[in-house]
Parts: sequence; structure tokens; C-alpha cells
Amino acid sequence: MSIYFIGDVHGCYNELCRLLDIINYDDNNDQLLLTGDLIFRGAKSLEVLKLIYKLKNTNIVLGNHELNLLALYNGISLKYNDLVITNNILHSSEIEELISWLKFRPISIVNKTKKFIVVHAGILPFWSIKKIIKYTKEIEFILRSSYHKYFLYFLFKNSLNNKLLELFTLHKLEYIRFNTNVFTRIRYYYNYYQLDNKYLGFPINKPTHLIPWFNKVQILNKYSIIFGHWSTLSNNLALSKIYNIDTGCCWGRKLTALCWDNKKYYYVNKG
Ligand SMILES: [Mn+2]
Repeated sequence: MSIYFIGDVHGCYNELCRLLDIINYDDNNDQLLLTGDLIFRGAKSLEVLKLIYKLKNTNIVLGNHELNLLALYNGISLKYNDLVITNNILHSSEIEELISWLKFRPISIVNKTKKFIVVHAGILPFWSIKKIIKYTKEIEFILRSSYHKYFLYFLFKNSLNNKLLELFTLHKLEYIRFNTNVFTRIRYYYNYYQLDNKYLGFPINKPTHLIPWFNKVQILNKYSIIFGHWSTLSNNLALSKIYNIDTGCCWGRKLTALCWDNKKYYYVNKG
């Protein structure tokens, strides 16, 4: 039995199938964990979603693009959205099953035995494992509740339905929204952990006020972190216990798998 991670697939279905062939993935014996953003950008997003959904020993953490899909499904309009891919997914005969499955995917995966965590984008440096688990549970609770639609409006449109206040205070809801953005969108922050959403480049050339989220992360004394979301990093960071496996397949580069047992990388080029 081996554990494999695969980075952001973004609708690159053919490359995903080739990569699963190369690692000889056996869904009865191995485990596959993906860093989220299975969908959008690439044309075969629905095919990727259906393939991962039907594998038994596979899980994903939710990425910003899965949250986008949940928002679109709930009637929230988003600016960037790719109509052809969106309609293809939303008009699928299996859409309800796929959405119910997505709503129950984790925000983070913490493996205390193997000492790794998986997130889509990142965490903050002072977060302990205990805090990561607590923040994850809060977000998952609200996404899985019957009030998830109101939370998505709060997250995407800053609109507050009073029903949400039956679950949490406004202060707490703002924390949960902030934490959701850290788990699913963070690259750099500045000042008092304000998230920057403009600069995507490699840390070597970054503006001086920006700090990459993985600097001085406290849990690295015990845990490794596997994440995606930041394709400009590829897996060129060369930092101990930090594994970025989004290698920009949807941008014409490659899709990456990491085998946890021997820390070996496997690649498939786009096309
Ligand atoms: Mn992402």
C-alpha cells in the first residue's frame, strides 16, 4: 500500500489518466489524495470530477475552484467564470450527487501517524495542529449544514443572511471566512496577516512587504505540508517538509504525483 498525492488537475483529464497509469495506482491497495482544484480552466473538468468521485480510496481537499462551483450551483454569479465548462458540469445528469459529495470533502487532511497535512493553498505560521483541526471542523460544519448557501453568499458576496447568526456570531463568522480564504487562497500576506491576491510570482522577486505563507511555519518541526494552488512555484522551492505539487498542467506545463513512501515525483507533460 502506497500513499500518492496529485496536484491541481484543473480539468486535465487525459493527463490525470496517464499519470495514474504511470504510478500504477491501485484503488484497492493504494491511497490517493489530491490538493483540490480538480475543475475549471481545463475542458474536461466534468470527466475529472466523475473519475475522482468514483474512486474509493481517494480524497481531495477543497480548493477555491470547488468553492466556486458550490457558489455557482447555489445561484451566486462569479465574474471570471468559464461558461462552457460551468454549463457542462452544472447540466450533468449526476450534478446533485457530485455536489453532495463535494460539500463533504475536507478543508484539510491531517495524518497524525504519517505526520503530514494536505491543504489546497496554505495555513498561517502560528497555527498549531490543534488549531488547524478546529478551524477545519468549523468550515466543514457550516458547508455541510443546511445553511451552506448563506455561508457561500457571505464568503463570495459579503451578504449576511440572519439565519447564519443562528449558527455563529458575526465575529466568529468573519473568522471562519478568513480561515476559509487562508486554506483555499493564500499565497502571500502582509502587515497583520492580510492576504495579498495580486502577486503570484516566485518569492525571490517578490515585493519586499509580502511574506510567503510558508515562512517560519511552526508545525514544520513535526509535520510536512503538501499543497497546490501556486503553480508559479512549481515544485522548485527546495524547502524541507514543504511540498508544492501544483506544476501548472492547465497552463501547458505538467501534472505531478508524489509518492509519500519514497518521496519520489512522477510527471506527465500537458498534451
Ligand atoms: Mn487554487
